[in-house]
Amino acid sequence: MIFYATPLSSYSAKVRIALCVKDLPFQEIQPPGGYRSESYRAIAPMGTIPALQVDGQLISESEVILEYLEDRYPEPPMWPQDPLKRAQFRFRARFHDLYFEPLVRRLFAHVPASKRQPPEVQHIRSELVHRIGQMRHWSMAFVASSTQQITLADCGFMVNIPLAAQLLSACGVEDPFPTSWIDWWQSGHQHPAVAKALAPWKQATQEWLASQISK
Ligand SMILES: N[C@@H](CCC(=O)N[C@@H](CS)C(=O)NCC(=O)O)C(=O)O
Repeated sequence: MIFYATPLSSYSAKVRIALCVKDLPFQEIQPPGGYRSESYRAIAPMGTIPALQVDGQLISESEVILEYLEDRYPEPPMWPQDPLKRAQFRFRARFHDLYFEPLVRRLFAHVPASKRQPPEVQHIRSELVHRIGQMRHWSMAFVASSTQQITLADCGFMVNIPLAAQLLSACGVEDPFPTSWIDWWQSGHQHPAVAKALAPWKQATQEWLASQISK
């Protein structure tokens, strides 16, 4: 399998978690010419990362890639078997992509001090906390699981909750999230496969923040 991704891409990190939890062999390649480029669009028409090439065929969209991996490599399972429970996990994954991550994305523009708009940062923070409040009705999969297994519903949050906290902190916001959420992702990051999957993303994120913060 060829995995088109970059170290800094949070959606790539989300998929890399599942590849590592399932211990699958894959070759990670940066999109030639960068994402959105003509040369990469010749491979992946959407121009987005992540993308997965399997037997010469391409799959785009992180959530679709995760579900393909689960269908094709069901061990260890990252979804429950029961259809109703599975639907609830799917809801969490969809909630992350549609309602949580787009808020996190908006913080990037405020990291350079010269471009920061503190009222907008505070607004995004309160929206994030509001969304977290909504999610609390569906306890997080990893914490709820007695087996401490990582599920597909965890992959996006494992990346974007700590990313949101880091971005808010870089924008001068202290203690952005409830302690239980910090405990949740820190315990998830100790899972050896998650730690391996997130190592390149953590380093790239640190480097990016260091390069932007004083701009
Ligand atoms: N919905 C997409 C979002 C992926 C995404 O936004 N990737 C970014 C990099 S992290 C990207 O490729 N951006 C280029 C673009 O949107 O044209 C997915 O889940 O795969």
